[in-house]
Amino acid sequence: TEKEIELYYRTVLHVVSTAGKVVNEGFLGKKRVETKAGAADLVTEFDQRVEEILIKKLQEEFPTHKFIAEESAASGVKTTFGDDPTWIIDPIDGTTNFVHGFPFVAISIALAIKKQVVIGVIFNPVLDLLYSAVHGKGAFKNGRPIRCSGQTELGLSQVAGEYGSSREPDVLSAKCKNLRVIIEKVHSIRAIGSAAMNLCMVAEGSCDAYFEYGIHIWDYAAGDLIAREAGAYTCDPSGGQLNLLHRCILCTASKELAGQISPLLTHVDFPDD
Ligand code: LIP
Repeated sequence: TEKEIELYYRTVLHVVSTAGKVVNEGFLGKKRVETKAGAADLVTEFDQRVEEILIKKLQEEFPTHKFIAEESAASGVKTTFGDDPTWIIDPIDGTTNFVHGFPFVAISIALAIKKQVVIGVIFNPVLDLLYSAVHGKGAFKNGRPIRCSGQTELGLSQVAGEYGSSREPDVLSAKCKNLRVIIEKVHSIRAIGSAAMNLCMVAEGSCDAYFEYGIHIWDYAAGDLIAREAGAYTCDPSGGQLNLLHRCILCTASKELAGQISPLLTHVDFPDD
């Protein structure tokens, strides 16, 4: 019910603000950096600590709810996305930025009920930016409503795209080719290193589009809702319906723009989450 969603929303806002303090502590201090799937896929003790805090606090409040979270998945917990209320958590989206002191890092949390995301919260505690949305209620940045640019012309667009952490030659070639083919047609390309922050950039109108292959459900579940609530359009980069388990997204300030970008892309397949 609406009352329950309000309670979930208030609770998660409180929980991210607490966890944000731990992110900030780690951002400024020394941290232990380890690798996961490859030499450029990084994790720190702060990713794990922040995730533990988030899950613990949400579990205390909502003991029947389920969780999908990046570091739990990395340690072998299988991703099961069912109908139960499920919190989808990336404790630090932009871990490479976090390691290098580049301030685009964010806690990303979505709540899905019956597989539909109803709450999205993205908090960058370093820059003190809180993006949030509840389904049907609009998107907000630090409490103020935001709207996407509405841009319909690719030639007038600023587009965000990423290289990601895979160093697999075929994957890298396709990603470089995609950015190469887009740059030719647009004002500029930006790569700020966080899927969640990229989606917020489209939501607030500072980028007109964002696409990426190889990301995970916790990277884009919250940002997808925030962007849509800000008037943006999201889909599978191949043009079909967005699938949160499908490891990719195209998010644009208008449906027209998606129609111009999608045919230009070389599609890269990753195994579903
Ligand atoms: C990151 C994504 C980013 C992508 C990186 C990485 P993480 O998430 O947000 O868009 O390019 O490879 O997946 O691992 O920092 O949570």
